[in-house]
Formats: sequence, structure tokens, C-alpha cells
Amino acid sequence: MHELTRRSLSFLVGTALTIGAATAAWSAETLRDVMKRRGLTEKDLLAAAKTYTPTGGRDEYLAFSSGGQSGQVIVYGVPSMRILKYIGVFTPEPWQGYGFDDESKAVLAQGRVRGKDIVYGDTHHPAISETDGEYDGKYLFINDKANPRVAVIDLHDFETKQIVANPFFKSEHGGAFVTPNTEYVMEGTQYAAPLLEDGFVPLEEFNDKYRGGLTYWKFNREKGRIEPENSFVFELPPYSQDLSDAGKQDSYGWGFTNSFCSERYVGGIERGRPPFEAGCSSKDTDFLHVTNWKKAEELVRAGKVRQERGMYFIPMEQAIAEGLLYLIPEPKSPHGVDVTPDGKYLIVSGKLDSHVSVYSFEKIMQAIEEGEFEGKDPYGVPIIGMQDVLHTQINLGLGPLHTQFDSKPCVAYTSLYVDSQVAKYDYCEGKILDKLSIHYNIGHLMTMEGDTVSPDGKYLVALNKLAIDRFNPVGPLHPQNHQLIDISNEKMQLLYDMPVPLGEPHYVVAIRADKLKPAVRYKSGWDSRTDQRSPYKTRAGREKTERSCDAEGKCTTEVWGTVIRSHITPEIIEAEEGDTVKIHLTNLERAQDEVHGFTLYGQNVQLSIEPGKTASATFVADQAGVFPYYCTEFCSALHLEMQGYLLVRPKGYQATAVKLVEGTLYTKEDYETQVKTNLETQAVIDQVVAYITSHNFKDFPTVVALVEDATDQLGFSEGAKKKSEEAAAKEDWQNAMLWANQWWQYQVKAADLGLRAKTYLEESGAQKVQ
Ligand code: RUQ
Ligand code: CUA
Repeated sequence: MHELTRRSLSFLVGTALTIGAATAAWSAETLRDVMKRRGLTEKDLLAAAKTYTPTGGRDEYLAFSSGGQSGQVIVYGVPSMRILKYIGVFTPEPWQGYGFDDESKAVLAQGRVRGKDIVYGDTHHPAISETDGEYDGKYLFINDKANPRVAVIDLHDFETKQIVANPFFKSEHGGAFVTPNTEYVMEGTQYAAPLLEDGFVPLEEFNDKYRGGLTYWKFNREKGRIEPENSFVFELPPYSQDLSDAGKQDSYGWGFTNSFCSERYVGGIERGRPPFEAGCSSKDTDFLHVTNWKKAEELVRAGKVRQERGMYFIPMEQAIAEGLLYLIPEPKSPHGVDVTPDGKYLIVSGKLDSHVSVYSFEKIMQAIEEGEFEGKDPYGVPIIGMQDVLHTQINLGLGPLHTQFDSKPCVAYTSLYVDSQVAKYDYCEGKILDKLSIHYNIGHLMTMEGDTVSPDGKYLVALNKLAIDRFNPVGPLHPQNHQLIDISNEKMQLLYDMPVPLGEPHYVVAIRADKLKPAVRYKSGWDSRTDQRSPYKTRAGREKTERSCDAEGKCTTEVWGTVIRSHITPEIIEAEEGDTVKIHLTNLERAQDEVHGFTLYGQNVQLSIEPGKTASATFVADQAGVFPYYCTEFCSALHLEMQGYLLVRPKGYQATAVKLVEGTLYTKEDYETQVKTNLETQAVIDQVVAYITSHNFKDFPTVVALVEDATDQLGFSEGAKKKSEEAAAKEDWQNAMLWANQWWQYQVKAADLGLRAKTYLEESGAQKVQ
């Protein structure tokens, strides 16, 4: 064992000394050689140079993509297209402990629908919080189309904090879209259904009893939570409302939601009628819904709106009477509605029309002010004449869907689903500028900060609906394909294909990476889901296990424990068959990325405990037995030893007098050999410390953090050293040796950190100081 000890130490030191040694072998091959070997063209190299991010390099933008049916959010970098994170949102995600610790189970429970746990989501549209129409990088929202819900993710730690379930809708699509100061998060229905009734309503009563709707969820910025009690819902006609967008700048205070199937067709091949797709696309126009949320908010504040299901509810008659709701015809089965950065125009694409229609907000306001309507729909909603408010229509190609904007004024990009193309055009002049073919059948597209008041342009990502032959085949279910396109020049250039293997992302938003300031640790003992100090926060040395029983004889074994390299405290938990076991663990680490996991045999427990976090697991120990537990994150050289036992005794168990005998017994000589090793290790540590302190390490925050962490570990080693010396003084060689070994363990961790700091200084060309 001591031989091994010495060898591992020299390994540590050896590594430190050889880093940075010659790596000339591959540089003998020239760029030409590589191009030839891999069959690359000049164009490929140019594309590669635009996306390649050298080792250790970072991306200019972070993209937040819907995870489609996975119910998650995917985070990736642009232009490298490297996936950085999956955020658990509507679906349990074990690595993050999401849906496995008590704290996050409470978040998922908020998303119950009619009392049922829903453990997936059909996510469509992510939205980043805005201030004055600019992304502020504070929060992210995403909708669930299947089980009408909206989730709030805090970008301080990239965790889901809240899920609100819409108490009126049975399906949705037009969310999540935020108003320019994140006053509200919009969520519009998709398929009409009774709003105020959860019971059975026959399809024969579709026109009278089925309804669409649009919810404006009130967001409380200070709390970082949606407030259902301050949110309001518009009752809308039973047209299939589709996408929404909030007005901005000139159109601030208004919202826009388009629709399809304004034919109000109810299908029924079974009843000998033509199918939905025929009945829902027979008219030439559908309706764009225009809502005045500013005025609705005033009515709510004035107490003029009735309350239903814990929210405010605005019936159609009231919306019409108060001038909160108007309709404008829009060409055939529209999908996207996108407000231009200046808020002056709305661009609507009809899937079955080759044009995009550009509406003028100014003309819409004029028509409303002058009371110029071409009629009313069957529900009495005023219809504004399409020709009165159109700015222009541009014939772009087949199947136009979604639109995003460039940094250059008047320049927009629209996806063409049927043509499999991106069209670049000037919407002020009504001129096509460029077209690029993509692979295949593009849905949404995204430019950098492309739906804010000041888009950055630069890159465009095409979210293609089919991948077909673009990647190595992996069975009938293909990955999705996000294609990166350079839009910094007049002509668009296709750069890269990124497979997305986690559901069909519908939309994605990208923010400048330097606007995000995520934390590297929590305040100590933090419940990350409520963003408050956890009542179960446990300090080092205060760990405890308690067992208590109530009047009915129901017993609970509760553990307040800690984790830190490389031990879980407690190492033994004893309970009795039938006990409810509650385990609260606090990660005492402050060091960046020192996460510990916690899992247990056969109990569906898997925690992720990041530095500072307190996480809890509750389960019933309904069977007697031996349940090993351990840390699931490889956190240090002694990670595998980060272990323990839950021992569940059968009821009425009588202990027989067996004494715990240790597997190995140690002598005075073992102790002395270990101490010698420790002194040698200390000499190595001193050398490393001398190197670091003789350089300008304080100029490198990364090194300062490593040094802090190493100092902590050395502090722990001092404690163990003292215990070993005390045991040695009593000639208790067993404990003296074990504590001496523990002292060494801490030294190794300190040495590991010190060497990492030294390497960092060497690689960053640190200067010697006097
Ligand atoms: S979707 S391909 Cu936004 Cu749900 Cu359009
Ligand atoms: Cu902690 Cu592995």
C-alpha cells in the first residue's frame, strides 16, 4: 500500500513536469495533406474556420433550443454548435437530480393536470426575458403544447423554478412570447375546447361552447415567478389560434396572434365527412387576432374584470365592448406572425400562400381609431379590412412559415417549408435579396437576438424538419438537423449541420454569451428550487441522524448530512423496516465544478448536489436489507471510496453480540511509514506553493480560486494530522495509522489542486515576481 502511495504521488508530480512537452508529431502533416486525406475543399475550410472553436475557446452566443417531445431545453453555443446542457423542465432528468430530489419534485408537481402527474412536455417556443425589448439574460420561458403549461427557468443557475398549468386550455401553441419588459408571457390556445368546463361537451355544440383563448401570464421580476392571480385570459372564437408575438416600440402594449381553421371545421371521417385538413383549409383567409394587453391590464387593475379559476377572465363581449380585440384577415393557414424590430410592421406567412404579408401597425391603429371595419365575425368581433392595413405582399416561394430579422434595417429572413429554402428580403421595399437551399423542409429559423428590438444578424440557424440522408444512419428515427448559416455577407453561406438527438426542437433563441452571468456555486445550504436557504442546511460537524415515531407508530429516520471530497457524512444510516427515510445532504464545497451525486440501491434516488446546494430524498424503507449508497460524480481520486450503508433492520430485530472487527490491523511501523510519506508529500506541496507564490498568481482568478480550495484541503489535513498524533501518543496505532492516512488523503487533494494551478500559470505565461 505504501509503495502504491509513493507511486501515485510521483505520478502527480511527474504529470506536472511533463505538461507542455513537445507535441510535434502531427504538425508534420500540412493543411494540404489533411484536405486531401479527408476530401475537403477550400469552401469547406472557409466554413470550418467560421465555426471551429479552438480548444478552451468559447462561443459568442448561447442558444436555448426547445427540446421538443423530450420536454427539456437544449443549450448550445454558436458558432461552434457544441451542446452544453440539457435543462430538465417538464421531464425528470436524473443527472441533474431533476424529479428525483424532493425540491425539484415539488416543481414538477406544480405542473399536474387535473391531478395527474405529467412527466413529459411537447416544448415549442423558448423566450428570453427582455428589458426595453432587449434580451436581459435573466430568465427563460418555455411552453408545453400538449398539456398547456409554461415553465420559468432562472438563468442564474439554469434550473427550472416554476411550472404553471393553464386552468382553461386543453391545448396551446402561441407561447411562450414575452412583452418588451417581460411584464407578461403570452400563451395562446391551439385546438379549441370548452374553456370554463372540464366535462363532456358534444362536438355538435362546437360553435357555441368551444373556444380559443389567449393568456397573458403576469411575471414578477423581483420574485422571478409567474403570478397566476395577477394574470388574465382572453376568451377568443374557436379558431385554431397559432403563434403569437408581442408588439414592441411603436406597437408596444399590443399583442398579435394568428390562426388557422377559422372555418371552424370539426372533422369526422368516421361520420362520413371530409377530413380536418380539407375542412380547415377551404377558405382563402384566416384571422390575425389583435389584442390590447395594456388596456386589459388597466381594466383588471380597476376591478372591472371577473375572476375565474384563480385568474382574471375577459369574455369576448367585454373584449369587444372595451376595444381590446380585433381581427384582420390573413392569407391561408398562416403559421408565423413576427413583429419587426421597430414594431412598425407585422409579417405573416400563410403556409398555403406563396406570399408573406406585411401589415402596417400604423394603418391598423388608424382603422381602429376611425372605426373603419369591413364587418364582424359570427361572434361580433370587428374585422379590419385586409387591404386597408397591408403595407405590401412579397412573393417569396412555397410554404413560408417563420420570419427573423437582421441587424440591417428592413432586412428579414423567412423559412420556406415546401421549397426547403431560406429567403432573404427587404420588407420595406418588397424585394428579394437572396435565397439559400437547406436540407430539408425548414420550420423555424433564428438569427442572433433576432426577435429583439436590435437583432445582431451574423448567424442564422435553420431548424429543419427532416434530416433524411444528412447523417450516419441510426435507425428509422433520425436526428433533427440544425443548420448553421453565415449571414454576415450579402450572400448566405451554409456552414455546418448539427444533429439534435433529443426530440424535435421547434424554436430556438440565441443571446450574446456575455449577457449571461451564471453562478458557479450556491450560497451555503441553498434550496435551488425555491431560491431560499434550505431548512435542512447542515454545517460540517453538525451532521446527525434522528428517529422519531408518531402516535400511530409511524416512524421516520431523518438524516442531516454533508458531502465533501471524499466522504459522505454519515457513512452509516440505521433504520427500521417500514420507516420513512428522509436524507438531506449539503455540499460543503466552494470549489468550481465540485459536484457530488448521491444514489442508493433500489430506491429511485439520484441527487445532484452542486457546491453549496442542499438536496433531499424521501422514500419508504419498506423492506429490511442492506442498501449501499455512494457518490455518482467522479469528484476526486478517492471518489469510489465516497460510500456508505443504509442498514434497514427487520422489525423486532435483536442484536447478537458481534464486535466490529476491522479488516486490516496496523502497527507502529505502518504508522511511521505513513508519516514519512506525508512529510515527503508536504515537501512536494511546499515546492508547488513556492512556484505559485513566486509568480503573479493573483492576476489569475482561476488560480486564486484553486489556491483557496487547496488551502481548505490543507486545513483539513492539519485536523487529521492532529488526530493521528493524539492517537499515536496513546499508542493506539490502529487509529494513528488511519488518521495519518486521512491526513495524506487531504494532502493529495491539495497537491492535485496546486499542480492544476501551477500548470495553468505555466500555460498562461505567468510572470515571476520578486
Ligand atoms: S412551430 S414550424 Cu413554432 Cu410550434 Cu412553427
Ligand atoms: Cu463525490 Cu464522487
